[in-house]
Amino acid sequence: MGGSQMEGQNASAGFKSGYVAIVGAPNVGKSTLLNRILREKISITTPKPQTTRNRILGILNEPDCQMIFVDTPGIHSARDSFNRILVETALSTLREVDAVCFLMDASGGDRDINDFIVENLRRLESPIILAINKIDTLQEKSRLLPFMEHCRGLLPFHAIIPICALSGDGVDVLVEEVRGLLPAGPRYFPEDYITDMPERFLAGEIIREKIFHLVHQEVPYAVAVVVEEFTEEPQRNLIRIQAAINVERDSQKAIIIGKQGQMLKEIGKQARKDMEVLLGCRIYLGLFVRVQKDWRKDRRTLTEFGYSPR
Ligand SMILES: Nc1nc2c(ncn2[C@@H]2O[C@H](COP(=O)(O)OP(=O)(O)OP(=O)(O)O)[C@@H](O)[C@H]2O)c(=O)[nH]1
Ligand SMILES: [Mg+2]
Repeated sequence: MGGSQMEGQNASAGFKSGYVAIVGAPNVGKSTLLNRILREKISITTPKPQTTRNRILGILNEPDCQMIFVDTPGIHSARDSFNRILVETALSTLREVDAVCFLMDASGGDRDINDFIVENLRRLESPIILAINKIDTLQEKSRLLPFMEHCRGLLPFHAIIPICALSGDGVDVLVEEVRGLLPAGPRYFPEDYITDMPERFLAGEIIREKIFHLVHQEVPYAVAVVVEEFTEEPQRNLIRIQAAINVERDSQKAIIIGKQGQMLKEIGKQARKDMEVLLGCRIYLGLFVRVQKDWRKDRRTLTEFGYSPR
């Protein structure tokens, strides 16, 4: 990644392009913002922190520019090696982009985490836009201006923009600011691409999202979904998907399956519905649960499941 290092095609006079990292603490609404900008759901969102685990590109194609937004895992004080990989995925993205969109919760969020992120941003040369998200949740609107004033003192931000990623308020303004920061450059991806992630990855993420929504407490954090079969049958307008839901323990397997298989059935039902919308065809979805003991502690399994900083 990185504008100057990549050789794209069709560089024409006046065309602009660039990579823009979306970073921030967990749960501030980074993935919601990415989906809102693209008007397409490519990154999963849940009410729980540490949902996103990979770097996910969202490509906004316009006649005169290509903006490549990079959704990242939430930055936090990681306590274990798995979470350190997630944080490193986000921090390493910062060094490879043309601009940064730093998201903060309008309520201020976790001060230590934001201080840590600011320290990492301070070393960058690329311009940084601060987006203050979830302004709809502010009880007293009068607190927004003093908060923006406080943020102004943190870093020399290119702009500070209050937004509501959920409703889209302010998001157009944010995109316009980003557009103004793009350097001259080529179209890195074909015009009909909206993400670099393969469909089988997106299918796995949809399953993971349903588990986050349906299964409570810590279990979703112990889940890694691997799509083991993804077969297109265009003449039948069908995609056949087989996915393994990996968990760390037998007790988690029992929770995912549920009484008489009800939970697994519901996960499958909801995931299939979303997949049909995203992929625009009928889906045959087969799910099974597998115990992969302590996979989060095992480097090899982490890489196998697609979790590594690079
Ligand atoms: N009220 C309100 N909720 C929002 C807004 N933006 C996002 N949310 C909610 O905040 C929660 C977290 O959103 P995500 O987009 O998953 O957050 P994230 O920053 O990607 O989280 P991680 O991937 O875990 O780092 C979800 O329940 C969203 O619906 C907003 O503008 N207003
Ligand atoms: Mg996310």
